Amino acid sequence: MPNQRTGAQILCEALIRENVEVMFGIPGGAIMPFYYAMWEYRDQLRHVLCRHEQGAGHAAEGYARSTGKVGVCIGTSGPGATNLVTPIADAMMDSTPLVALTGQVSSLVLGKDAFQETDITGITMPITKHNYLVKRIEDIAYAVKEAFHIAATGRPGPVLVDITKDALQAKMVPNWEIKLNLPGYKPNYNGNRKQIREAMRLLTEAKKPLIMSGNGVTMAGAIGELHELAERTGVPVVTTLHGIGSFPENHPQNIGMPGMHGWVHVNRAIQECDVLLNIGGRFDDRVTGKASTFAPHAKVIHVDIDPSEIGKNVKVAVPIVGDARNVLRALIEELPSREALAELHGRASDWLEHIREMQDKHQHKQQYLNRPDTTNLMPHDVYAALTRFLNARGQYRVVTDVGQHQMWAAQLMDWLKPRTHITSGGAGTMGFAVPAAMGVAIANPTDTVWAICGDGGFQMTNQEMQTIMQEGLKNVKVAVINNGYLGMVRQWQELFEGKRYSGTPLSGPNFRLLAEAYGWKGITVERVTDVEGAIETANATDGPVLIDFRVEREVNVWPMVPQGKSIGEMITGTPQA
Ligand SMILES: Cc1ncc(C[n+]2csc(CCOP(=O)(O)OP(=O)(O)O)c2C)c(N)n1
Repeated sequence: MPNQRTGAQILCEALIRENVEVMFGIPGGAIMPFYYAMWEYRDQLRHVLCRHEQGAGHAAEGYARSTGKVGVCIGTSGPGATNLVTPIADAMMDSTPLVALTGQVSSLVLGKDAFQETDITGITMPITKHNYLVKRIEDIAYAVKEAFHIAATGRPGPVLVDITKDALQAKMVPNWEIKLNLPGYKPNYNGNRKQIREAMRLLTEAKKPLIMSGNGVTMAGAIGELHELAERTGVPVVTTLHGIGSFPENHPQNIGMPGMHGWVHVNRAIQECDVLLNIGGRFDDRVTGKASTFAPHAKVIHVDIDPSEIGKNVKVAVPIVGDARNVLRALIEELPSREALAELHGRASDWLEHIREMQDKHQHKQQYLNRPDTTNLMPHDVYAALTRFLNARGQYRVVTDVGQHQMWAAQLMDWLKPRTHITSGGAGTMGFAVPAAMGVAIANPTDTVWAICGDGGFQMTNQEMQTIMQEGLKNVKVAVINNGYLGMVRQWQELFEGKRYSGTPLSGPNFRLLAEAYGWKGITVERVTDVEGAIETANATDGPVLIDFRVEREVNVWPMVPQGKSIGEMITGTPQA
C-alpha cells in the first residue's frame, strides 16, 4: 500500500509537524525502529547523540529554557528511560516544557520482566505533567500532539511518551486529522477582574508595597508589562532566582534577590512590606525560609497560572489565577486615577529610599567585589571579571550548576535580560550545567554560552564535552570554580556541624588536560592577575574552552538563612577579602 507508514515514521512526521528542530538522545533496542526511521528524516530532524541520557534531558531543558520552545529528549526502554528521570524531575520543578520519548518493550511481553523493561510511566507519574504508554500505532500521532500541547500550555512542564516497539514497527496509513479532546484540561489565562481590582486597590493603598517577579513573568513573555506596572507605580521589585533577568538589575527599582542567599536588605524589605504582589513565583522554601514567618505584615497577592500553587506555601489575601502577561495587562488597565497614582509613587519612593539605606548598611555585591588586590584567587574575582567582560560584549547566556558557585553567580553578576541566566533551581541538580549549556548553544548559535560549574557537579556530566565537540559547538565556554570540595555542603558542615567535613573534600583530574583530551582548549588559572586574560583568551578562541579557576578553598556564600529559620534571621558573615 503506497501511503503506509511505520509507527516510527509517523512519530518522525508528528515531530516535524510540531516544528521540532533538534532532539537529544541515545538509541537502544526498544527505540531502534525510531532511529531507523529518523535516518530518512535527517534533513528535517537534527539528532544530537549524547553520552548519557541525563545529559540528553538537560540539553533539551537548556534548549527549552533559553527559547521558550519545547525541548525533546529520547531514551530507550529500561535504563535509557530511567536515566531520563532526573532531567524530567528537574523540568517539573522548574516548569520547563519538555517532551521525553522512550521506547518500551513489545506489547506482547509487557509486564513479563522482558529484557530492559521498566514501568517508566509508573516511575514518572509524580514528576510529569502527564504521561502516556502507547501500545497501538493508531495512537502515536494523537499522543504526540497532545503531549506537545500539554507540555507548552498552562504551566509548562515535562510530558513522557513511552511507545512499545511493536507500535513503532507496525504499519498504517496515517491520519493527520487530529482534534484534541481534553475536557479536563483548561488552563485559565485570564485572571478574575474582581480580584485584579482588589489587588490594585491594595497596592494603591499600600505604604510599603513590593513586587516579586518569578519565572512565570519570563515564561509568559511579560517583561514589558512588568516594566510598565513597576514604573507607573514606582513599587520596588525583587527578582527570585528564576525571576532573574525578568526585570533588569540596573533598573533603579530592582532591589535584588530574596531568600536563603538573598541580600539582607531584600529579606528585611519583605519582612517589613505591607503588600506583596508575587507574579509567577511559587513561594519556594528557598525564597520564604520558614513559611509561617514570611512577610508577616503583608497582604499577599499571588498571580499564578497554576491554581494549585496559590495558598500552598503562603497565606494569600488575593488569589489571581492567570497568565502573568494577561494579568499584568489587566492590572495596568486598573491603575488608579492620576492623583492616587502620584500618591502611591511618593510613598513607594520613600520606601525605596529606606530599602536603599538598609542596603548601604549591609552586605551587598560591592562589598564582595571591591576588595584589595591580593594574589590568592577568590571566587569573587572570577565573577567580577566575567561580569565586566560579558557586560561589555553583550551577546551571552550563562548556565550555572548547583552549589556555592551558583549562588555567587546569581548574587554577583549583573543580570539584565530574560533567559540569559539558566539554572536548576527547584530540583537543584548537580551536573545540569554542561549538558544544559550544550542545548542553549544549539538554540542560540550567535551567543557565547558560559557554563559555570563547581568541581563536584562538573565531574557528574562532563562527558557531554565530547558531544559538544562532535557537534562542532564553538560557542561553549566552561568555567570551573574549583575549590576541591563539595563546597556548599562543606559550608553547612562548617557552620552547623563543627567543621566535620564528612564526604566533602573532593579531588579531580587535571581539568585542563581533561579538556585537551576532549579536543577543547584548557586553561588553568591560579592567580588573580591571570583571570581577565584567561576570559579574553576563551572568548577569542574559535572553539570550546574550559577554564579551571583554582580558587581559595574555604569561602562561604553570605548572607545565609539557616534551614528552617525565618528570612529575617540571616547569618551575615563577613566578606572574606
Ligand atoms: C545530583 C546531586 N547530588 C547531590 C546534591 C547535593 N549538593 C548540593 S550542592 C553540593 C555541592 C556542590 O559542590 P560543587 O559542585 O563542587 O560546587 P560548589 O558548591 O563547590 O560551588 C551538593 C553535593 C545535589 N544538589 N545534586
